[in-house]
Amino acid sequence: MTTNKYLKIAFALLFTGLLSPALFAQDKKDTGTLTQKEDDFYSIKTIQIPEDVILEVGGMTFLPNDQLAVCTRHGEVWIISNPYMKNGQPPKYRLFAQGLHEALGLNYINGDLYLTQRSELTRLRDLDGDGVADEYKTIYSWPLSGNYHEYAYGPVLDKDGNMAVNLNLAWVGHGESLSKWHGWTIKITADGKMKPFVTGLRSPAGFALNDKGDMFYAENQGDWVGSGSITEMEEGDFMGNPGGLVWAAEPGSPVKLRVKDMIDDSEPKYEVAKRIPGLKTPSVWFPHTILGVSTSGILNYEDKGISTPYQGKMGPFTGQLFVGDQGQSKIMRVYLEKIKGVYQGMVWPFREGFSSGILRMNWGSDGSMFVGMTSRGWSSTGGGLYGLQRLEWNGKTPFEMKTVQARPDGFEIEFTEAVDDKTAKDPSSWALSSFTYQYHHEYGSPVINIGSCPLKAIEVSPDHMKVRLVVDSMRLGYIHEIRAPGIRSTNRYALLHNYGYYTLNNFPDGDKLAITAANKVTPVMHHHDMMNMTGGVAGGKGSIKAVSGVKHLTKQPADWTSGPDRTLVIGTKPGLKFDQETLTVKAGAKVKLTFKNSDDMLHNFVITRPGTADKVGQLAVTLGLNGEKMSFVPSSQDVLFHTRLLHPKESDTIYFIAPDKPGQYVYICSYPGHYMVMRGVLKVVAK
Ligand SMILES: [Cu+2]
Repeated sequence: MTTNKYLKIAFALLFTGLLSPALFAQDKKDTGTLTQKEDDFYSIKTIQIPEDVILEVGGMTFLPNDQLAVCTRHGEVWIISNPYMKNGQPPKYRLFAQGLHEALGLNYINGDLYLTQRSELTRLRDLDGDGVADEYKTIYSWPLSGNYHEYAYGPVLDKDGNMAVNLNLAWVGHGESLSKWHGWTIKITADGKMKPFVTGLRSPAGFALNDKGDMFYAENQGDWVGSGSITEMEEGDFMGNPGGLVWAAEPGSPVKLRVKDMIDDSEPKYEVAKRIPGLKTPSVWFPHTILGVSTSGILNYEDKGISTPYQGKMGPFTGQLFVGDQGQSKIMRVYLEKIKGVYQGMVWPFREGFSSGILRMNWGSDGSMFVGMTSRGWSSTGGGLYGLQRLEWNGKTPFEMKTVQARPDGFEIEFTEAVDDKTAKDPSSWALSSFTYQYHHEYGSPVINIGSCPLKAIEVSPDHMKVRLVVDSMRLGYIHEIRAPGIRSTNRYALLHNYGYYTLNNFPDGDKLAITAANKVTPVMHHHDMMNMTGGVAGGKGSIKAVSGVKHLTKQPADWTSGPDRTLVIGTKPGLKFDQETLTVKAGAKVKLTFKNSDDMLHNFVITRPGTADKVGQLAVTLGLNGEKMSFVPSSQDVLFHTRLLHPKESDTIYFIAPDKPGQYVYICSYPGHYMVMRGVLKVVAK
């Protein structure tokens, strides 16, 4: 891994001052502009949970009588009456089933409740009508190795009446399929037969059908997965993590690829897929840390009869998908289009601010969205260990990009409200760029090959609802960032969310827009262009003599002739923890500190100035696409010393001189989503 290279580039950018949170909030300071908040349209209501119920939601489904059934990680099924808390009355909870093994999926199918436990698909029935399940029937079971990471999710009913189940890979420092069909989607037919469907899955917690009946699953960043995504699953597909390929030659497997076919050279996945037929690339990438860190449940706006008897009422987004995120407690919105037989499309932020890690969403009978949450021992922005909330739309339409469609020479953006002609035609209202990720056995990927996409022409439709952009340098297989900070509605509103990401798998056929004197624009220089120009500059901030001011010094300074005064080693524990909550050093001591990452996620170690840990953690989130290159260490005087961002099994040793001033210096992992819980205190004591 060439992390150092990225670090050097990041340092170079840091010192040229180009990377700043302002890059991601370049709204014009225009006094005539009106702004909107998510809360002006979509309100979050908390559903009460009795004190003695630990509702770590693993699965949710509505029953026909408008009761909500919830299964939990702890193996219980609760049936909740009046989850809407109508007339100010609290909901009623009834324990329907218990003693199950980590139930992470629940569905009401053909009059019965089905759920997945760790090792089987189970049907629950209440035969004597006392409101409690008395028959737990195994429909199909699969082997387990005992590895903690062998989660199972589902069932989802496909359009042919089969029940699909997703099986997670085990984690042994990397993803591996230690027992049969882990890393696969398997389908159970109505007569109980099992058919392997696709493999290459890593951590497929969410899957659902779209309004066409095609099945999509949500993937999380990890080994062989550069960033989160949703991807259509078609029989025989290989999604990218080779773990599950060990079963590809088993009877009944529709997957033609074998482990020996894999290519591990860090090229973009789209490029590798040209050489490995059967390797599927994402329908829509979710850029890591910007649109989530752990993509989870998928909810189809027209979900009727699929995972709930009801449909959504969430604004003018017919045909679209809502996708949850566990680590960032928020929901994204996805517009899909199918071009030349392959799905692609755009993802935007939709609503943030939920109370815990989002795993499941369902529509209630009133069209509100029920959001089931667990932080699963990991942290989430919401902070709560678990929760149940409901998102309600008040009927007012926010000013948003409603759809983005690819064109042979650019994009066509449809808005929910009429756009102001002058701002739409001003090229400085827009900023387009593209980038992708590496496909390799490493965990995650830096953002690579960032390029700008200058505008060549802009045309506004006669009704002002659409804007056609002619765009230079669009690239197949790339994620296209579309920012529209300068766009205003005819009512002077700025967009509620002024950016999103379009994954381009194919160009559609059709006519290109004729560029005329009326629609032609003069290209504007954006930050991204400048980043490209400085991208090749190597940073000169390696190990230097003076320790003062250097925050990441990886060689022992030459003048430490008798070595460090203090040697510290700190590691990780599962569940987003450092293995030591306090470290103690004397003021002014020469310190050698080694941080070892033995966890299955990415972490860093950042020592902050007293009282600034939260501020530093929040700043790290705003680094956006540049975060990984910067090891998620913000350029701030509140950061005293830090390691680089460590992948699983990596370590980094740093040298620093402890502050002269005794006090409590909080250290955090500033990787987005971690700082709230992954922290400790460096106690600096008087000499
Ligand atoms: Cu971390």
